[in-house]
Amino acid sequence: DVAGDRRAKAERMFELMDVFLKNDPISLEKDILYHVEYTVARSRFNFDDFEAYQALSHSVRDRLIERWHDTQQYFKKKDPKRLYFLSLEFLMGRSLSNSVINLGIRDQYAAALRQLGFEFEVLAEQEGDAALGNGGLARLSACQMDSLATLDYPAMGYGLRYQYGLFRQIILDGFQHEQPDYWLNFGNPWEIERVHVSYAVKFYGTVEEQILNAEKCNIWVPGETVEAVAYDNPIPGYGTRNTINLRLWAAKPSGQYDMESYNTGDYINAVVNRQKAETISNVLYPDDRSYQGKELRLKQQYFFVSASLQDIIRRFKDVHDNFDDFPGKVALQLNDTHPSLAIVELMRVLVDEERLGWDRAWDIVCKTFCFTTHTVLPEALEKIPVDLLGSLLPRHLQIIYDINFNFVEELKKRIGLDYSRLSLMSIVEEGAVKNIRMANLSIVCCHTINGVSRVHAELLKKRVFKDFYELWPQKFQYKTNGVTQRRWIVVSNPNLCALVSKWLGTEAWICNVDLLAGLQEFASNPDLQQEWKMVKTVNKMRLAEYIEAMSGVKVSLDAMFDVQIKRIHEYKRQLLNILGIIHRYDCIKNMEKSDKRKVVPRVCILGGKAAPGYEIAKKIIKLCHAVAEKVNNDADIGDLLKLVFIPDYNVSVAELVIPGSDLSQHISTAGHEASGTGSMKFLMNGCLLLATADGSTVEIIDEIGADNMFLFGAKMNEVSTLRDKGAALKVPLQFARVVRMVRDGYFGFKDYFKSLCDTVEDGRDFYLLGHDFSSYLETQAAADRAFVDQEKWTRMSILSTAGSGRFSSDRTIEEYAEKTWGIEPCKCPS
Ligand code: F58
Repeated sequence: DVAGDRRAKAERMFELMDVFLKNDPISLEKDILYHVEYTVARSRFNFDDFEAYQALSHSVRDRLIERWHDTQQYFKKKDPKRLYFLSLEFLMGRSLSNSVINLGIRDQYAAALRQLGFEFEVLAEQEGDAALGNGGLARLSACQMDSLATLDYPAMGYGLRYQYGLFRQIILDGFQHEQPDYWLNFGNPWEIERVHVSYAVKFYGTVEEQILNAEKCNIWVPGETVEAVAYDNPIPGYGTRNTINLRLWAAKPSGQYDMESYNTGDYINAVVNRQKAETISNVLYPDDRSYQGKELRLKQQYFFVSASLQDIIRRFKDVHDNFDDFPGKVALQLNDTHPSLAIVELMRVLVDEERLGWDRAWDIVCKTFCFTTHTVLPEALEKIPVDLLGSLLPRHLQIIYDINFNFVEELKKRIGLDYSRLSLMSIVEEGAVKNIRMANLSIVCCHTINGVSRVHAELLKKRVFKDFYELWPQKFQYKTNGVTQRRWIVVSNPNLCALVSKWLGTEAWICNVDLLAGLQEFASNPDLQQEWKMVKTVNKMRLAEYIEAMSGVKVSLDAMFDVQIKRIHEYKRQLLNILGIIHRYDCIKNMEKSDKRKVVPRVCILGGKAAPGYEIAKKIIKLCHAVAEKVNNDADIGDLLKLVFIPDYNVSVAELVIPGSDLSQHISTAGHEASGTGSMKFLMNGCLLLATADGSTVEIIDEIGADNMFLFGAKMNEVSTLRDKGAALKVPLQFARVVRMVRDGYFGFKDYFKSLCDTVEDGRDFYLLGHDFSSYLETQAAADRAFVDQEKWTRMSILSTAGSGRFSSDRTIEEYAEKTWGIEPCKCPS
């Protein structure tokens, strides 16, 4: 009989597979050699570090796949409500160390490698970064995937598999140059190509009116088809068998041939044209500042959205036949507005293809989507030109108009004929160029709109989306961002990890980071302080070696390592930092010899990429190099001050720099940083923060107390009044003096720096560098004084780590699960 047959087959397979792969060092050693020989195809008697890394990662990958199959199988069996996290950007960084740590087999692998004559740490350095994103938003997605897996949530991420990640930053003569990041050149063992999971995505064409079942309807007749192929990236949870999926789409030419061009004999051109399809997923847009209405970007967005929704709907239909059950089984999270065409696409599928009728479809869509915004800057809000959308996706434009018509009618009933308000809230922006406002679309269609910190939510309610808040206050929530302590302590700071576990007497904090608060009671304990300082020194040594290798500058370990690493932006005020450094330099230069002995030595470290078209940001990078050139080569200064710019800042550089820093700067003009997440990584690693009361810093103050950090600058509610003063705003003499030094060519490149100086003088100082300068310098001086008192400093450092519990992405994800997504853990049995 059939059932008996199947059972016998299954039993045989079970025997053949010997259940699971073994994780003892001997088995791992054999396994690595197997992959050297058969996967990497090198001789097992002769292979180098890179080949060993490849074999090692394939061995780890096998173990990931095993758990990942089981997890998917289990989710399928239980059929819980699932979360689908849609994001155009994921900054995953490296995978090897994170994977073996989450799988709990790092030590076994290290032992196996030692037997083979290799060192785990050395091989881990062979891996390149997966940099499929720009900055904070993209790294946040990566941290959240780690938490979703660790907390056993039935979740899946969707994104794009860019061939070129974020550009590599090359510095030549102090100027930034961009080079392509062709990261797949050496293969990517962390992904699994799914040639059979592919969907046709259509573009262009026309909309035709047809009569179907005596009903008039609009049908899209597309003009171009591209194939989306899935690449799956297993994301292992820590201390659980659960391993979730990050599915990234790559564009391939469609299998459907354009008979016309093949028949006309133009074979070569036909092939070349088909090949153009692949360009859709070729390259990540590197601008993290403003939205650019480019056709290719819009194509990327729709390509990604259409493929993901086809996949999600297929999975739903495998088990369910009534779309009214959809919101009970599917939560769709929009990571900013970039994937917001998903709203329109789901409407189109439900209305045009599933024929549910508008009202029923609308009800389902509104119950399914939620949206998180990551900005306060109006220029970052996406607007798609109507002409562009109409030509690429004609049917979608119609649907948006219909959604907007219904919305505006409802709005009129609520607020009357207040035309100025109606036009501000409309999804369609009228004007010389007509645009679709993607944020308005998202707010209208989503059941929940989340901000990324408490003050961000306040700004959304009071400023950015004020009118919408008044209309639908219940839709607005916030979830303060968090980062994963697995990557940011366990992977990147193993010494601190061991020390914390020793003093807490448990490793449980790795999954329950609130337990770090237990360190508070030991903050003044001399033994802990001693060991704490030791860990910091070792990390500083590692960083100092790296700095010397990258820039040739030798730095003293006794100096305070003062770090600012993040994307270069005027609002993040790297320029304030550099002007502060010039001031420090100027002071030391003019000092009596006897006073120099009192100076607290500093190593100022900056790193970050400027968007390729962002001229002012690029000038800030050049200024940093020009100042460094002068300061670092000045015999009067010596070890009292050094300035280094770390090139090509990325996730792995952060993993090295953060554990080795004493002080870190988060100094955006108040009211501009939606949250900021770098600060949380520094906090966890016991680095003190020098910061403005902006974004999530406000909540960090609540947790660790203002006494344990260095705060300065105009408050959020003062900024607009100060700005209004324009040229009448008082600026300290010291500020005028340092800007003058730059203007006068003290650091060379006089003409080049002119426009940069202009941005902060003569009433144009939009980000208030001049106004905040004195309080910045005072706070820096306070940091110097604290550093001299090493006992006090170390206590503040321990209290920083101890107070970082709230800033774990585990907490953020639990809040989302409960308050926004309505999902529950689904733990795969081990
Ligand atoms: C960042 N946004 C915020 N956007 O600036 C930061 O405050 C916050 O902590 C972080 O998100 C996480 O919530 C951000 O990184 C981008 O990179 C966009 C990429 C696409 C174009 C527009 C900016």
